Amino acid sequence: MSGKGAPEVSVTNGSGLKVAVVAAQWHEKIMDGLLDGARRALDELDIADATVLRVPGSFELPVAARALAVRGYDAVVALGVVIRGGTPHFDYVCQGVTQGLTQVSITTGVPIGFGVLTCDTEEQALERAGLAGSNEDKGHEAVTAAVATAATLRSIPGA
Ligand code: DLZ
Repeated sequence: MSGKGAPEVSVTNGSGLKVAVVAAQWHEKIMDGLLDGARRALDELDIADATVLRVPGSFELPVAARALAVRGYDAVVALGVVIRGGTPHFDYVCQGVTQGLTQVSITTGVPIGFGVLTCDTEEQALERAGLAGSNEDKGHEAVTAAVATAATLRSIPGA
């Protein structure tokens, strides 16, 4: 998937939203970049009420995201890095985390920012990690999208 065509998302009414970030631990340097980008976005959006939770791997992200979503968070952001190896394991982990997070979002009504990198190589992940020299900043992007969506949901009349 190309990053071309990404919108400039502006969040004007995110104040007072409670946001949780759940982050896996595989591929430490890339995860650190994603987490730094996420924290930067939370600061820029003036999200004072933010929690960061760690789980071992990306496969554990959906269950943790659900636990946060049912505890009153307005938005949850999932961060992980999955890099293809030599077996079909990659496909199962990617499918599990993607379908799991989608299901959590739809069943709870809480927006989940999808900051899970699913890459063929470590170089591709580094390009997207928000580190010095990266072209993209997916942690920042995932927080911005989740908070923008939560603000939009809050603005629905009668919500
Ligand atoms: C087992 C595994 C492998 C091979 N690769 C990754 C990866 O690239 N990124 C990631 O976040 N997690 C990986 N895991 C761990 C699984 O997500 C999960 O934590 C374990 O299968 C235990 O449930």
